[in-house]
Amino acid sequence: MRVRFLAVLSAALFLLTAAHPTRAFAHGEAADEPFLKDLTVAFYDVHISPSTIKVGDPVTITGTLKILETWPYTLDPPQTAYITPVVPGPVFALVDREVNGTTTPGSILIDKGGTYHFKMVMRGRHVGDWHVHPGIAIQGTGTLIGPGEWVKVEPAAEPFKMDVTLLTGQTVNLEHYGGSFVWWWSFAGFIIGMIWMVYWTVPKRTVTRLAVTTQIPVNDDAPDIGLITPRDHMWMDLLAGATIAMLVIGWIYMAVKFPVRLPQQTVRFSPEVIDSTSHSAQVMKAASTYDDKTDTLLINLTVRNNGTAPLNLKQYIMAMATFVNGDKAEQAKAGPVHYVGQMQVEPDAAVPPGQTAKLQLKISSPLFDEERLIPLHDPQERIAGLLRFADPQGHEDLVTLKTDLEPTEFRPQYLP
Ligand SMILES: [Cu+2]
Repeated sequence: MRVRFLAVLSAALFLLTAAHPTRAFAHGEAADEPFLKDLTVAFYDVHISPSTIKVGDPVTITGTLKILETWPYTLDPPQTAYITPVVPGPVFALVDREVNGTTTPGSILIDKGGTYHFKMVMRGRHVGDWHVHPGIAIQGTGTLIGPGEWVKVEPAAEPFKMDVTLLTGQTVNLEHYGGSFVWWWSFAGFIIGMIWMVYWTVPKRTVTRLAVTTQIPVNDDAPDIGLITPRDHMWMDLLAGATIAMLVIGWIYMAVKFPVRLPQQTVRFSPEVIDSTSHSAQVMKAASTYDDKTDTLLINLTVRNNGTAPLNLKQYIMAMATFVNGDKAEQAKAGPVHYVGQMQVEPDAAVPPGQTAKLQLKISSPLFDEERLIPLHDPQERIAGLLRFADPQGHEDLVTLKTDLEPTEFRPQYLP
């Protein structure tokens, strides 16, 4: 009875959720554990524009990411990485990428504490509404993504084309270049494989009588039960011969048709650091609490200004989110609107040079929950991000903040 009730209940729940298809918004980033987002990389100043294009037109993604010094010891140290647009499939074609001002065709070598300014240009290939993020794929860790924006790709008069000029001076359209040859050649290989598979599984008893065939040693044809006959050998020799012939024909064809070749290039380097590594602002002490009921993060900071100009706290950047101590215009400048929130700083005054000040940051945002940024039931209740200070001349100082987080849900007033 109970089982049936549960079955009916789960079926009803399934229908309920299936009948309300909402547009998939995120890229599964909410599924990543909070520590994987907070302690690893912070994205800021991300801009993705324009948000409406025609097929073939460019979209530019710019922004900055920092590999935080708080990189968790439970992950492999960050070493090889790849800054990339994160989009649903090959709906855009990447045509240019720069990291710290240098053209970056492939992976780069990164360091903890490194800041990387990126610019990527991609062209729309497929018509649709696509959610576009910048991301960084880190070997051993996976792809960590920044804030995203919807980009609408509308049909154009001409189909997508991607002309590139080769070193020989010849121009080819990468969208179709060699496409039908690759398709038919792979299909020929597939057919050989299919014949082999069907030959041994459909008319033969090799697979259907596994109980018998597994008893026979590996190199035994078992002629007494007629398992593998000389005729089978003949057909298999023919298939092997056809495979070798395909390889030989392929090599000859390549050598004749493409006499000028260059091995695929691997361009891997450490982008030059272009940011100052000395800081004026220094976090002396930090503690934080999170109230799950109101989605409110409170951070109590003791900050020292070791510089010569007064410093104002402008932003707190956490994973793909930016919280701004400022008006709507400043929020709009901070990045894709969905990933930007408001921060209150108390007292909202500059920290004078040579002085130490106590600040309280208060951030209430649905992003904490939506993007799963806060560790609520984790073995390490800890968050990290970037505090962005600015002096009156506009010089900025971004310092990493790491704080233990106390969840308030266990306080007596919240307990049942
Ligand atoms: Cu997305």
